[in-house]
Amino acid sequence: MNRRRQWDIFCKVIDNFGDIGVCWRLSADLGARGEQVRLWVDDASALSWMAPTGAEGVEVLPWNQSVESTAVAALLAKQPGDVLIEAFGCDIPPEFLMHWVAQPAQSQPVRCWLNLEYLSAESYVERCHAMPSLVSHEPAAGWTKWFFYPGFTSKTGGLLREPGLTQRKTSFQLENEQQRDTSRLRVSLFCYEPPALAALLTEWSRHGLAGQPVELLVTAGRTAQAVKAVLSQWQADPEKTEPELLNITWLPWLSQTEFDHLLWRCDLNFVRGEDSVLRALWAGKPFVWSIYPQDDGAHQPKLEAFLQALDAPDSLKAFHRAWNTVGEKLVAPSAADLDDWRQHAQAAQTALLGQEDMTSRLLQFVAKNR
Ligand code: TRH
Repeated sequence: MNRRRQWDIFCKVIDNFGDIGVCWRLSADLGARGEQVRLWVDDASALSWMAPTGAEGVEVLPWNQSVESTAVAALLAKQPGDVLIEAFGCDIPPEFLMHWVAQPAQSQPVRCWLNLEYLSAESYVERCHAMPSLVSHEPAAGWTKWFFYPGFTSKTGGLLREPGLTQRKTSFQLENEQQRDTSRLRVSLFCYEPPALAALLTEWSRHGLAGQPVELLVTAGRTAQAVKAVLSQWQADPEKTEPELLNITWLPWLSQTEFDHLLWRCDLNFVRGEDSVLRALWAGKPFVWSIYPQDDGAHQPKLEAFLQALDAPDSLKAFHRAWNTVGEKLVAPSAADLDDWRQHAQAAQTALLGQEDMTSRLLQFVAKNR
């Protein structure tokens, strides 16, 4: 394949997996569309399970001392960079910038530097998307850095969605439908330490979900630890549970592709952070979002804006508030609520599928702005 532009994407892993998760997804999507990507990341360890087979057109490079050495000059001389992405304000090392801006102009039909921001449905996103910022300090003084905000409307950078996703999901579901055990509701769990986790597990272990037993698929890491902490409390008080109503399976770390399959197989998905919530949306199944908690409480208006933008039914809004807020009482969904959530998830998915995806918007943006 004759690859088009060379992208350099910088990613710093702060905590959890959202930064690398989004950067990987974007890199793989660009690679599949014929672009060439160098993904510079300070901690690539999660990619060993998230993306064990790599992706066409994507090279993962360590963001360490080597980024600051002359090796970068040699790399850029061999394959000059056209688009530079600073993911989530991660501050590209000045040594890299120095070489990047110094590349010969004639080798760059399009050269564009963007800061990719976190996803939000808040109103500032439309205002701030595609804003230029003139860089005043060396080594890139005089350059323009553009702010690119993913979002839920046509006036934003859109939502990551690789081509062919819906078709892949439909064939997967058709193939797996027959093996389905319909006597239980299958629920996936990917979360932090939600305040209402113990209450929810207790509720399911006593009454099931919407009158049916629950098969709970618990993802690895922090989620499994949170569930185990609840179960260890139960051991001290074994009267509380009816094991036949709540059956738990502990999952290993899954690749992003397998994680999608999990969401496609379940009747209800609990997700967290900004990448998995999108995948839950594209799954078209009812979902509950653990928003990434911020010390200053900024996650609360962000959650409200999200529920508003998706026009969530009242019972789903209330459930989200209880799932994300200490002290809010959790009301378990009835069968009718779950039906509403199902219809809502499908309608939200259909509405958003009608919009152009983020990578397409990004490609148009870099072709226009330099
Ligand atoms: O891991 P997260 O909580 O990431 C968070 C948030 O994005 C948050 O907003 C950000 O500020 C913080 O990181 C630094 O949740 P998120 O965003 O859903 O990312 C998880 C990724 O892990 C996603 O790409 C799905 C992937 N994943 C797998 O591939 N396999 C698995 O088994 C699991 C559990 C997750």
